[in-house]
This record gives sequence, structure tokens and C-alpha cells, in this order.
Amino acid sequence: MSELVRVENVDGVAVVTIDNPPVNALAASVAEGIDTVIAAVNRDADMRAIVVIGAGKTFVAGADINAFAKMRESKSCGPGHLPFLLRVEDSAKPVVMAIHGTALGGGLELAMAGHYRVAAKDAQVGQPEVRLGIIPGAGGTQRLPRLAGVAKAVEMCASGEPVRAAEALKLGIVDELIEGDLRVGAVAFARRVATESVRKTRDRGEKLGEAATNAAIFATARENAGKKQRGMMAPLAAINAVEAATKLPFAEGCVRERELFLECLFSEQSSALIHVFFGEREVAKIPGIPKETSVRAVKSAAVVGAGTMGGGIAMVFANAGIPVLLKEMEQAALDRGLATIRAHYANSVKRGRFTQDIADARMALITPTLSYDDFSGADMVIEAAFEGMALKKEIFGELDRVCKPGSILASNTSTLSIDEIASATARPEVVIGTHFFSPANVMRLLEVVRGAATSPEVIATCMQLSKRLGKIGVLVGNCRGFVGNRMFHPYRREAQFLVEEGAGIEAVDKALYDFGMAMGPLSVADLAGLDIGWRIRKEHRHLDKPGVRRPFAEDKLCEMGRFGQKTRAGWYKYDEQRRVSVDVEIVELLRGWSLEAGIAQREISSEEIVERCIYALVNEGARILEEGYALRAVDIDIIYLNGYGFPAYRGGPMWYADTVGLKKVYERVREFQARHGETWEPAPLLKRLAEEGKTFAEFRLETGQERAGRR
Ligand code: T1G
Repeated sequence: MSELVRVENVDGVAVVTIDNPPVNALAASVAEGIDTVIAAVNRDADMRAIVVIGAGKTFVAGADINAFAKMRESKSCGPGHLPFLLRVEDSAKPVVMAIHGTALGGGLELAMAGHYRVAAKDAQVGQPEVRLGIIPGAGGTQRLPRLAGVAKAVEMCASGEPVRAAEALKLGIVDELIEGDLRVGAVAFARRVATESVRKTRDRGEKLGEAATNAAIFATARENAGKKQRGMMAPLAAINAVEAATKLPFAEGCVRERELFLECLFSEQSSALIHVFFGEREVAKIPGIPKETSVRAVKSAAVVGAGTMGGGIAMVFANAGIPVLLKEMEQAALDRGLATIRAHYANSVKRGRFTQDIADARMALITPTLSYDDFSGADMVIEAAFEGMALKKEIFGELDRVCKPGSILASNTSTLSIDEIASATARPEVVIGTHFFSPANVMRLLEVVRGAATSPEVIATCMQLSKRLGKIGVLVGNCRGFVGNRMFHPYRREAQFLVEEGAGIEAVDKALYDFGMAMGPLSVADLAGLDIGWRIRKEHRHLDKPGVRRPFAEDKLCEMGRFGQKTRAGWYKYDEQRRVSVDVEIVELLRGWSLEAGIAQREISSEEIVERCIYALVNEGARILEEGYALRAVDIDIIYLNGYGFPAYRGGPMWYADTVGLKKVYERVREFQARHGETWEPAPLLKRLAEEGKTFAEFRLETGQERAGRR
């Protein structure tokens, strides 16, 4: 009997416990263990029924994702768990699956191969495989429609969204919710059904619907997938597999599912998305700051500035149940900030995201103030004021005066030096950057910026807090623009250069949009406001290298007062309803300015547009890595997926470059350097890895070189 699966006889009911921490992944050895036990119990006349339950915090959270990499290497992976699950289903004695925590992917497939499912009230069940770029591969797309109906099954398999136990009960996925001790409840349930003839999920067809209604369901599902999961292959494969369940007998449906599963598994999209899955967990691990590092309690917070960012950050804390002060200089500004927050909550209630009670409770956690005096009790303060060094230093000087010892002093600056801000206090060890992304209450990314003096305890506290706030915290070093914005600068530079060289404004945006970016770079600029970059460029003009080409287009637009959507004119023009259109006047003006600047106009392919913009990101990312401002290439990937709309199915800019091959990327960068000058000087790390045939994913900084990890 493997120690991963143990069995106990509870008055004639065999309780089979899966114990494969941390999430009871359905590794081959676990499946083997369950298989053996069920066969033995069926031979044991004293045993009347079987309960399968998970040890620890969850039922089975899926197949072992680590095994997929091996399958890809060996280019083979056998029938998977299908035959094993058929044997579970063929058990003559009823098998009751007892679900707590999550039953996801292979975990739900195992549960559905059982004859009954009972669940704890807070359990969740789902088929999240599409998030890994694959589809259920062990009968999930065939059994789920038989239990939950076609519409819900296709929605769950295509979106990957889990459902809560109460809804699973309504849908027929679960047979009973257990109050109190799940194990006790499941054994009692098993006793009740012990004498009933087992019902195999695969034999149930009553919910497989009619061809006509199903055709409409699948058409809508494909349309939704095309919109919400643009560019991803797995959701469409999942829809095809569920459709097969409605058209083919169970066994043939499983064969079709397996074909689609393998197509996805051996795709670049799947390896990219599995890279992202483990990457989102790896970024939480900071070399030199062990998991045991003590953290500070953050039971109360305060935010300086109730503008767009400040208001959004206050909502993030309130949404996490943390009381937060919100300070402004004047009452009018405070009222405006509070009104915006109220409007956000009202909008969420209107869209049914949560109830009015929840909105009221969250609003009640936000306390407006015009004075710093109330800050003395705050465990953490986040400054979100205007992006000017003098003002920030004045604020931090004030915070240093009023905040209690041990309070964490954070700045939401997106470009300014944390060390210089910290120099305005006598306690730089508690000063840190917490760079939220707009809208702060929506965007998942949080760049945690380490200053030269920031203590490991403060870093550990902020990294842990980011998870509590529903964010993905990524630790970065204190360089100009940190990681995200520093890389975004050359990306946006190339987008402007391409327009100046003759590419259409729409063509540039379309090329990147088709590549998978959530939005084209010029549309993003119009949304964010062209004036923000313009003001920063003017403030840093003294840093520009003489003789080095720099884009002029956006400066010209700003000189015309075209700041983007907020002025209903930027790269594009916008009507009252913010509908966008190309402004031919600007197109002509741009051509004139370019010719004046002696820039030859030429046809530019979308391939070149993508390469110029994405390789500019990659080249700057390589610099950031070798300078130690990012801990790993995956940290950069997670930043770009969660803060800049980079397509997850491409794994992030550094993973994408590895997929293309650094040799090819390097050669292309050299070509751009030859044509466009030193702005394209290859990063030494890119050159080295390309010549050594290595990847960014393999790259690890020599110990002591990290600036994000350690000063
Ligand atoms: N396989 C291997 N490792 C896993 C894993 C899995 N399925 N799930 C989690 N881990 C690791 C994770 O990397 C982390 O490791 C630790 O467990 C804790 O996870 C055949 C083909 C269950 C909701 O997609 O969504 O089944 O960082 O930090 O926040 O058709 O984990 O500590 O070293 O996320 O409490 C489908 C994936 C697989 C679910 C718990 N299943 N897991 O969240 O902990 S494909 C999934 C999750 C499949 C079948 C197909 C979450 C969770 P480390 P954690 P958490």
C-alpha cells in the first residue's frame, strides 16, 4: 500500500484517503494506489461501499502538472488516467467521492468517475485545464455534460472557471452538501447508498440535449472564446471535445478528447501557460529571504492622495477587509475621490459582482481625512500623490514625523527613486515601493520595489500582503522605471519610430493586437494620456544622449494639446461616446513632420512591426536581468502578463524570445542596430546567451549580483 493512499474500514465502509501534499495531485502513483485499494475492497465481502477523500486542505487539485514537461520531452504519454477511471466507475460497490477544498481537472474527473459525490459547503469544482493551454484529458469533457448538462459543461471546460459546491449541487455534479465533518457525513451517505445499484456517469445521457439546441450552445461558446480568450487554442479544443460528447458514444468521445488533449499538450501555448502557472508561484520566492522570515501584521493602512491611483489603492485594502484612511489636501479633492470610489462600488453592485451590503461594508472601511494626525496608528502607509520628487520627499518627511515605529512607508511612484524618497526619512529600512497599476482595484500586478536599505522583513511583509490584496507581487530593483515601465519605454519608442518611418497608426496597433497584446501601443498611450509621458520626457530631457535618434511624434501631438482620450484627440480622435477613428489630418501632419526630419517613408510589414516592438522589450529585459533589477526572467514575464497586457499564451516577453530562439532574436537586433543605430545595441546578456545557445529561463544571476534580491 503506497503511503500516498491509505484505506481504513469504518464499519464496512472503506475510507480511502489520498495524501499527496500539497494539493493531492493525481500523480501516477496516486492513481495506482487508489486502483489497488478499490480492487481489493471489491474482493472483500465485508466491505459494502467506498469513500474517497483527500487529506490536508483539498481533494485532488488535478493531474501532476510537473509530469507534463516530461511527457513533452518524451513526446509520448500513453492513455493517461482514462483506463484507471473506467475501473473506478466499474466498481461493483458504490464509490462516494468526498470533496473539500478543490476538485479540479483530473480531480473532478476522478470525482465524476465515482458513483456519487458529496461536498463540503465551501468546496469548489472545475476543469481549469485551458488555463494551462490544455483540455481535460481523462474523460472530463465526456462525463461533465452527462452530469451538468451541455451548456454548463462547455462553459466550465472552455472558461476554466470553477463553480462553488452549492451551484454544483444545483447542476447535478454533486449529490449532497455535507454540514460539519465531511468524512463522517460521507460515510453515512455511503451507508445509505450501499444497497443501491451503482449508476455510472458514462451511462447517463439524459442531459446530452438535442442537436439543434446544442448547435446554438456551441456556436455561442465559440464566439465567446473568440472574444474572451482571443488567440488561445485550448478553449476551442475544449468546445470541440464537449461537442463530441453529444455526438459520439462515450468511448469514442474519449478518443476524440484525447486527440484534442495531445494536440494542446504538445503546443507552444501549453508550455507557455504552464511556465506562467509555476512562474506565478515562483515570483513569490525571494532568494535570501526565506519563507520563515518574520512579517509584520498589517491590520490598518493609510493612503496619501485620493486621485485615480490613491482611490483605487484604498479600494484594494477595503476589498481585502483592511480599514484604510484616505487623505487629501482639500475637502473638494477628498469628496471627488470618495465619489469615484462610491461610483465604482455602485457599478459593481449593478453588474451583480457583489451585494449592496458588501459595497456598504467596504465603503465603511475607508475613512476620509485631511490630517496626518490620524496616521499614527497605521501599520502601513502608501503615498499616491503627484509624481514629483520634491512633493514626495515632503510627504515622507511628514510620515516620518507622525507614523509609529515599525509602520511601513510605501510609495506608489512609477518612475522615481525609492532611495531618494527614503532619504527624506530617518528610517529608510521601512521605505519600499509598491507600484500599483491603473485601475489599481482591477490590475493584478504589484511591483514591489526594493530600496538599498529596505529590510528583508518589510519586503517579506509586502510580498505576503500582495497575495492578501489579491495581487501578484513581483520584487524588483530600484532603477528608473523599475522593470515594467523601463521596458515599456523602448517598446513605445519603436511604435512611434515605425509610424515616423511610414507605418500606419492603425497598422502598428493592429500588428501588436494580432500578436496578442490586449491593446496596441498607440491606443494604450491615448488611454493612459500622452501628457504623462511628455511631462516625464521634458523633466528628463537632460539625460538624453546627444545625436541619438528619439521619437518626435507624441511630443508634437502634445504640443497641439492632443493628450489622448481625455482630450478626445491623440493618435486617434474620439467622439462623445469615445468611439475611436483615424484622424486623417494627423496622418498627413505626421508624414510631413517625418519628411521634414528626413525620414524616408517605406512599406513596413506587420512582422517587422511586431519584431521591432517586442524585441525592444526583450533587449531591455535582458539588460535588467544582467543588472540584477529583476530576479529571474520569469519575474519579467509575470510583470508583463499582469501589468501590460502581454498574451499569457506566449508566456511573457522573455519566454517568447526563448521560444523564437535567442540566436534569431539577437541576429534580428543586430540588423536593427545596423539600420536604426545604437538604440538597438544588443544587451550583453542577449549576445552571450545567443552565442552559448542558452535561454533566459536558464539564466541565473551570480550570487551577490542581485539588486532586486539583495543590494
Ligand atoms: N500539479 C503539481 N503541482 C501543483 C498542482 C498540480 N496540479 N497544483 C498546485 N501545485 C503546487 C504549486 O505549484 C505550489 O507549489 C503548491 O502546489 C501550492 O499551490 C488529467 C490534464 C489547487 C487552487 O490546473 O489552481 O488535471 O510553489 O500555491 O494558492 O485532465 O494550486 O509551493 O512549490 O497554488 O492554495 C488541472 C492547479 C491540472 C489546478 C491551490 N489542475 N492548482 O491554490 O496553492 S491538469 C489545475 C491550482 C489536469 C486532467 C488534466 C492551485 C490550487 P510550490 P498554490 P493555493
